[in-house]
Amino acid sequence: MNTHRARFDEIARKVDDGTPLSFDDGVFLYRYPDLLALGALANRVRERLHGDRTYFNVNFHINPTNVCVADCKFCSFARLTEDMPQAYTMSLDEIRQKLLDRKDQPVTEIHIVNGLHHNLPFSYYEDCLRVLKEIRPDIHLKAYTAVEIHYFAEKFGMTYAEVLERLMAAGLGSLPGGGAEIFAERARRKLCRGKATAEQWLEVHRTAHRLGLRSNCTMLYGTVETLEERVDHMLRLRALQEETGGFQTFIPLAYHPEGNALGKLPEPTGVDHLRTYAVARLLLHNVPHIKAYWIMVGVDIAQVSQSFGVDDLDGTVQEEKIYHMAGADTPEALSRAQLVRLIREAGRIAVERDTLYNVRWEDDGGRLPGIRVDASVPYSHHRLPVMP
Ligand code: V47
Repeated sequence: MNTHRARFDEIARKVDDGTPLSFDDGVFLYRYPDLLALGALANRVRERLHGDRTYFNVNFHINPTNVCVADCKFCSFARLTEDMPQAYTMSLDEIRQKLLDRKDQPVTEIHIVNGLHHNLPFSYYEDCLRVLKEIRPDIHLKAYTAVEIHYFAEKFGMTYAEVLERLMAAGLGSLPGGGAEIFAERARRKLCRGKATAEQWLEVHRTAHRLGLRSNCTMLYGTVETLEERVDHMLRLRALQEETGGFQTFIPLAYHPEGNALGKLPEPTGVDHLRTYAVARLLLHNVPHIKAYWIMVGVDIAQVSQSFGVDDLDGTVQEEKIYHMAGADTPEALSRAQLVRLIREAGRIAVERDTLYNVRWEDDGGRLPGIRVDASVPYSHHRLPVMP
């Protein structure tokens, strides 16, 4: 334990000096038994970067189609063909309607992700963006993962830059971080053989950053990967960030086991979530934000994670499908009031941001404009009522 402690203290000194941590440091931290010491170290970095602020936004999700040619073993959302049960593809009118239904809500972002559909034309993906921008030109469209961009490039005979430029002309604002899974070839072969490789995923983001887009990055954990492969994944993201500076947020994504071909692996535990957030905060010194996606880890862990390196809780979300089809029992939406309460009670200052982290509203402990922050609003209970 004493040699362990000495090694931990040595890493802590590196963190305080701003020296990037090594692969071995990352693996050591993942295995370090004192969870609270690890959390406190990550919290130091979090507070150095963001003080007491915890960010959230007001967003919702649209998944225009779940028809997908990829065969990702962990995925419960995709259906191989149109005629399979629960397969769907939305018309442009249906997509338009999703936004019209929310025209009185202060939504600033729509998160759009699809399956890899075998025969929709490229114009469908451009039109999905256009119809939304026609209704709300100011709304930010965070759309299409690097895996989709790679698929479009191959299918429609374009370079990554050509795909991205056409989508930008149609209203694309940034890329979400999905599809990264785990970069290690060994794990990728078992999880998602045949979809974009690690190098292709990274190259799409490199191209996006060169074109001036911001993007997020993710890591799927709790499947077949080793701790070493998680650390390797984070370091590959850090290396690209060193080159481009275009990543805004890293989002660890915890595996949900229902309704997919990978099946009943034990779900990652609360301690694993907190360790992963803390190690990510410490290894990814050059990525500004670490996000706890409450949809996946639940509101309780999301709340505690604010002391383990996390400074962002994503958003109101609404209509999430990817995790709920995989058995997530979290609510499908939180109101702004509920998010503010989660943050306040963790002793942090809630900051409503837009997608690019411009501040829209900062909690001064008073009333949220137009919305009551009511202590009787339940938040730590699964299946929350959706509030306005
Ligand atoms: O790439 C799919 C993961 C991702 C399962 O950029 C699963 O702001 C666990 O990327 N269990 C999509 N994970 C979600 C995503 C995301 C979410 C929130 C915010 C942002 C952002 C991005 O979900 C997929 C895959 O890694 N996933 N199925 C499952 N059964």
